[in-house]
Amino acid sequence: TFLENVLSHPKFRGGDYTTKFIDDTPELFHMPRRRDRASRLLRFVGDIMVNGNDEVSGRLHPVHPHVARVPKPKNLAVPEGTKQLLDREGATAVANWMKNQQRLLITDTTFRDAHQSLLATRVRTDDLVRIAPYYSENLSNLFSMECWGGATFDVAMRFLKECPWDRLSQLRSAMPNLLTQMLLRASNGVGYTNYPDNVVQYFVKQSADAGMDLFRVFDSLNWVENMRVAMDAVGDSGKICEAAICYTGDILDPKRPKYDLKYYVEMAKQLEKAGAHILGIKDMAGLLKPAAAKVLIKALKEEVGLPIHLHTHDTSGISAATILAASEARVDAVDACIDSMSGLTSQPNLGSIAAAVRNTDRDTGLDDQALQDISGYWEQVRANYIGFESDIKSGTSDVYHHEMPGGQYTNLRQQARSLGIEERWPEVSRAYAEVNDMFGDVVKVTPSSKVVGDMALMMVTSDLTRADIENPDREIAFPESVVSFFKGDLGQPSGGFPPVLQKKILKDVTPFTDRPGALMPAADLAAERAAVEKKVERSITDFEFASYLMYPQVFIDYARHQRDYGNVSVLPTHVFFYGMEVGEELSVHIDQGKTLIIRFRAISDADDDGSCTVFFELNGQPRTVKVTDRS
Ligand code: 3PY
Ligand code: ZN
Repeated sequence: TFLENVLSHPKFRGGDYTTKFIDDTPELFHMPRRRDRASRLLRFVGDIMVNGNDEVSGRLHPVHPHVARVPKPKNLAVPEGTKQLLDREGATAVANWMKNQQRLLITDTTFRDAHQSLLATRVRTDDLVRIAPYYSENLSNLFSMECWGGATFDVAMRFLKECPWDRLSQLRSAMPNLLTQMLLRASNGVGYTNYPDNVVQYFVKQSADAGMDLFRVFDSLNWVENMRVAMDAVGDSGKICEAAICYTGDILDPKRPKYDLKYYVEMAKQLEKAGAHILGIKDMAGLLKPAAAKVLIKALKEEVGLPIHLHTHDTSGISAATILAASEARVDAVDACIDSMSGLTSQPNLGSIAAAVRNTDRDTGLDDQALQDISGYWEQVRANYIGFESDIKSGTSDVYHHEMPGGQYTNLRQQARSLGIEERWPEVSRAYAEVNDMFGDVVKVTPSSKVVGDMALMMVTSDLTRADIENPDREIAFPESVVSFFKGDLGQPSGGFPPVLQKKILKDVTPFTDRPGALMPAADLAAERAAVEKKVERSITDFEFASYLMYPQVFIDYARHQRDYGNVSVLPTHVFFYGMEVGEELSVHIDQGKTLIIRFRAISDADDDGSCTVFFELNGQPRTVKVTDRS
């Protein structure tokens, strides 16, 4: 109503209004037809029934889309876990505890990196929250659950139309004994660009408040200067700061002296001094070979006092060997993911790793049957996402040449496909390696990997060779991301930029060498908040404001979707993507204790005005929804 519009208006709430408020504020008279939550959800499902979900149009559909069956709960009391240790004794105590464990500690990455690397990050909250209590009950001795951050934040809002904060808060309560873990791109937050320092601080504070326990922080150029703001913010929040070194090159290859053992040990020492509780080794492309892992872990254990946590990808097909070598070298914790979501560009297989070290002094203590049960669940979940699978079928040693991160590999192939050059993939992969070399051998991980990828695609689509790019007489239109990178917008790579190429790319623009955040003015948070509240015509929570600060337009589009269709994350995945079968009945929990029973009956033919009527039953009562047929 009008009165509600007045009372909820940000200016009115902030006391920032005059007697002319009503005359000057036309949006007070916007009175959209209010729909209750059930009607908005029916409208969404109706629209899927008539028009399909654009997200899966042109993609493979599953043969039998259905809700994955959760293994039968044992209704055990939930045992205490690492979360209780953090809450009671703090981050340093967790780090000390890690170092005192004989067993190999395991982080399950299925909820984040596995689906980011295998299924284009598309796994929905509903599929995570259904199985989370089973983890909590049966795998209480996991070290942590990586379940947030990286690309999941953007994809949740942009493509899945769900709130990442809501996901975190639901997972937090579903797994009260397990540490939650996220991937934070330091000053790039969970985005692709440097944010002002106060935005990074605000984001970390909200994440900690929402239930994040362990922040894996990395910089895409391994520039420690650019990690401090995020690391300090994590430290201030009382949560665990895992500072990660991105691993590239090959420490055992004398032809790659830039990234030698000394380089990594030096960086590790800097991170320890900067206040890390845990040292992460983030092998985002899966380049760390078993023999190198042994040398690296041994040296780091000797030279730094922090527990060490290893993350790798199975793109080569032999990452489990790396994990086992690291385990022998007494790494403290490793990342793996549930069997049916493991391998290829994802993490190595959790069940197999647990089996490999069972009955040794590094036995993980994880329950084998529980691992099998959960893998069965994920196998069914994965089937609903068949349209997002990439078509790579085997491990590939080519990764040692191109060095693409697991999360980028399938994405870049998809981009190549949409540019019509998929059959030229070997050229793209060669160009990627060539660009890396031309750019001075850089660390490639989000967002620096995107810069290299953009350039490689451009070279292949425009048929340009390295000689063409470097030819001083040849004019080249460089991709925007490349220009920005050479200006210093992502920070400084080790060894600096190749000067001749930099000059060619930037022309008269002067690059800078300061930390980008040091040059950016602080964001005016009050003004930005007022601006977004005006755009979405309602007040927003602190969490939503943090979403806006990371992704302004994506948040606004998401908020509009939510206004029109409600919270669609409560729908099961097969319905969200593919709609319902005639006669199918669905029970949807829209709130604590409030459940809707929805049955789909029929769709009419389109009328003269092009709209169809979709017939449902809602809690036993007939309901219809009118939907415009957009086909
Ligand atoms: C991310 O930043 O999302 C990554 O997974 C990098 O490896
Ligand atoms: Zn990863």
